[in-house]
Amino acid sequence: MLKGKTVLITGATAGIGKACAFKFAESGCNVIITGRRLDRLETLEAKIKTDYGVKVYPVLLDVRDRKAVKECLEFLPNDFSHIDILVNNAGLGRGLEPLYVGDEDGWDEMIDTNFKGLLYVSKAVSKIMINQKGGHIINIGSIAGREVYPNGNVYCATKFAVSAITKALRVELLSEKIRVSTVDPGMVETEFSEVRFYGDKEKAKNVYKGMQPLTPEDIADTVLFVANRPPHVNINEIVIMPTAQASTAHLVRD
Ligand code: NDP
Ligand code: 8X3
Repeated sequence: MLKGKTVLITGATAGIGKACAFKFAESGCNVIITGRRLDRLETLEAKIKTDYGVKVYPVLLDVRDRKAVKECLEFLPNDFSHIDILVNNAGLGRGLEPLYVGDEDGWDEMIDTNFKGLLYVSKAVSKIMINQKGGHIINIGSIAGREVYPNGNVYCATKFAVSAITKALRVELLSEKIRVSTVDPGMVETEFSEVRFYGDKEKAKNVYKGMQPLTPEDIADTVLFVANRPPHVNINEIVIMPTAQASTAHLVRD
């Protein structure tokens, strides 16, 4: 059912987005891959083309750049101008500390990427999907958008915002036959923690110490499941956690 569809993935240069790019390509989808790191986009493009023989359109795109998002989506090459599925994945955490000592630059980065970037991309892609009379928007939320945890403050707030926008889009796009879903993971081992701790690899590794986190492929499988339902089915939301995690506050380590 997915074969031949076009999928736009934001933040495809690492982690969950990259795994989604591979899985959709493996299913015969053509993919628009975006991110800020050109070398990674080029490597990914070459690998996907060689391994799966689908069409790939790499776009160097910072989702915080409102003008660039608009232009990129207004001037898509013909082969990619019909977008069947959008995976709003680009996102990051910055810092893990109480609000009263939080770094304002980190807050801006999270709000501008996780929330405002998702808004810009969703607006532009919604217009395309309305014109083509259908499509599917899949947001990567988080359990952090369902429950706050100590020191998660602004990151959690951005993911609560993603949850609100997912619900808003679902009602606003109902009459346009556009499906809107969210996949909300718990702990997934990616570059997320390294980015959150500004490159501190040791600190990042400790996050997953003594427990088995989810892999980016686990999330990509889930996203594909959501995308691959029959047209009359919309999965509103999926929460997925490692077996070793029951909530943001409940985790068992060996
Ligand atoms: P990674 O750090 O591995 O990947 C993040 C991706 O987002 C990269 O491809 C990065 O690309 C991209 N990105 C970051 N900022 C921007 C930007 N301004 N413009 C465009 N792309 C950007 O982390 P994950 O794969 O873990 O994160 C993906 C999503 O999953 C995020 O939304 C995150 O909040 C969410 N999530 C992660 C969980 C986890 O435990 N890892 C759990 C729940 C949700 P580049 O740097 O090249 O721009
Ligand atoms: C990112 C993972 O554990 O901070 O959403 O909620 S976590």
